[in-house]
Amino acid sequence: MMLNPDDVIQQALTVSLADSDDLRLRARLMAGDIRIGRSAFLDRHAVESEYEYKKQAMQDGRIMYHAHIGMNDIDATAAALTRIHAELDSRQFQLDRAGFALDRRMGLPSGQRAAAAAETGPMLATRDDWSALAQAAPIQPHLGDFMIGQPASVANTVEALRIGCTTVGNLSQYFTFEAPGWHDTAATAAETCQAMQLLAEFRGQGVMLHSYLEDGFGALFKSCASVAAWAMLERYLVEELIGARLAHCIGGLTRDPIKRAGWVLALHEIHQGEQVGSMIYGDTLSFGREFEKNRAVTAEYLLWDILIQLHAPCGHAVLPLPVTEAIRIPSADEIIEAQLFGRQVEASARRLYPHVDFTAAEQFSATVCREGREIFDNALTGLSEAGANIRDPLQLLYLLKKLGAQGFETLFAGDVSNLESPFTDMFALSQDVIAEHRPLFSDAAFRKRVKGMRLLVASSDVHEHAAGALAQLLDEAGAEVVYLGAEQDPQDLLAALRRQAADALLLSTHNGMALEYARQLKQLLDSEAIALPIIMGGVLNQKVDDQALPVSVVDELKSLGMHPAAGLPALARLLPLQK
Ligand code: B12
Repeated sequence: MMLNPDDVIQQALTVSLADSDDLRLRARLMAGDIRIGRSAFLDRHAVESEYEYKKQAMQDGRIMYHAHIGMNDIDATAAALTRIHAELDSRQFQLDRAGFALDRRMGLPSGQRAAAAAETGPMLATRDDWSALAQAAPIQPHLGDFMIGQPASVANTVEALRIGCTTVGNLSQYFTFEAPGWHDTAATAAETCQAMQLLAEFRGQGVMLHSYLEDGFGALFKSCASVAAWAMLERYLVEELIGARLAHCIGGLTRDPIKRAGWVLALHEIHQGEQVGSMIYGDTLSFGREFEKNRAVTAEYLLWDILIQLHAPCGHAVLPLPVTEAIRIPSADEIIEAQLFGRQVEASARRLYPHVDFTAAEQFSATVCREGREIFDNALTGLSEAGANIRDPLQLLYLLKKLGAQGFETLFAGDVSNLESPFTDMFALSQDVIAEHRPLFSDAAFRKRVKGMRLLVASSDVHEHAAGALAQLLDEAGAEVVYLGAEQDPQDLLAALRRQAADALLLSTHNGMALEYARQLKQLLDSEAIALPIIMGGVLNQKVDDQALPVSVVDELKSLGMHPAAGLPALARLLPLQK
């Protein structure tokens, strides 16, 4: 149940935070000791920063390419970079930038990383590990996962600048991503604020702050107008209050090509024509297990991503997604195949461009910006009237995170079904999942079986749409649902089960930590003799040593006494389970 947003704001205003001006002063002093390094890419292209390179590419009408890479360890990741570069170079192509999907533990202060469950992506333990990201190949490093927005924002940002990474993120992750076992939001807000202030000190050297809107509240808002308002709020906070250059990213949760092209035009307007974007994320939502279909998905979204960059160059690199997007982290060969496929789509786009009509995309952009502006104005006025200092970036960071996406949309957007702007594709997808499974969950026999059962529903990481759908369907079926939400650590689940007994725990997990997480949870529950059926679903794989990619752990989970469920129908068959 959502807390009253006004009360949330008043409560948050009572929390004492660090002084933003003091944080800035210390960031300025820190900047004096930092020299931005030279990545192999910056040397190869003889540029001072990725910003300078992007401006040149925009002028030349060149399409830039991005790949997201996150093998299990740094050696496998560096080897993948070298291999991808060699393969593309042998065909006179190049990969302009690579985003590193680091292990989520990298967001924690270095001394606290070992205690948490291993997840997908590499850990960077030494300076050589960091340098390998920039020296393994002349591909510009993009660091936008578990960097800015996390408890170790400043230390990780310093390492990124030191290796020559000049686009560092990810502000949106601050609002939704939690570091495992860490609950000190005020400290994370101060770290995030200071890391952005540090980037502001290097604005003149082309350093940019990256923010992928759909990693944050953009994945939880119902309306595209709210996403536009949020982009305006991030620009206000970063560009006007802090003075850093903000590069927005969107697209991973946007299936509709018109919306994808429309968002590029909208970001152009939101940034008053100054936008130099980081990248446009591929449509990760439409991927399934059929690779042929996935290739067709890439062909469609990439065609429009390239067409709009030809039409309104905005500096965003495009991302041809590998066919395994819905299953696991991709291999180097899958990334190479996708990149080569992308170049063929570019050739088609350049042929088609003279014949393409962008009116629908322009209309989408005009609508979301118009309605977004109203919501943005409501937000600043509303927060100011509630007693917030809207010129204080740290207070805004803290308040907005506490308010949450639902609270923000309820307070400042009102009933979004009255808006002209469409629903986001992520919200539409979650509604489709609920509608698709409602017949099964409203079946009389099923309702009889779950009536009165107390069921705890939670997600171990940021992925909350499946858990949310599950909670709603079970609530409608007459079960007593206790919805704990996203980013629940094993300790959080133990605390919840100490507070109230339950007939079963329904756990959604996606980040390649299923087995280690389940082991930690079982150990904690056994230590307090708490026994209940645990049903797990989502992406049930695990990062293991000596393997470049996470492996399925369904059998291991069964041997641990867990009940892996492939999907919602499987759950409907499983319940009720004996304790
Ligand atoms: C949406 C999404 C996101 C969104 C999440 C938005 C949100 N707030 O929920 C964003 C962009 C924020 C995100 C972030 C990340 N993501 Co993500 N994400 C996805 C994506 C595209 C769709 C997942 C989704 O929501 N589907 C819609 C819901 C309704 O369905 P579902 O989750 O698939 O669940 C279905 C079943 O699995 C089942 N089910 C799920 N849970 C449960 C639980 C029970 C009890 C039962 C019975 C059934 C069940 O029922 C559901 C309905 O059929 C998938 C790829 C894909 N196409 O599947 C990647 C994916 C899951 N993400 C992935 C990763 C790695 C991440 C990041 C770590 C990346 C990064 N480095 O930043 C971060 C997570 C950071 C963190 N703090 O946890 C990987 C996982 C890789 C792996 N394990 O091998 C995937 C597979 C993409 C990839 N190939 O890299 N992600």
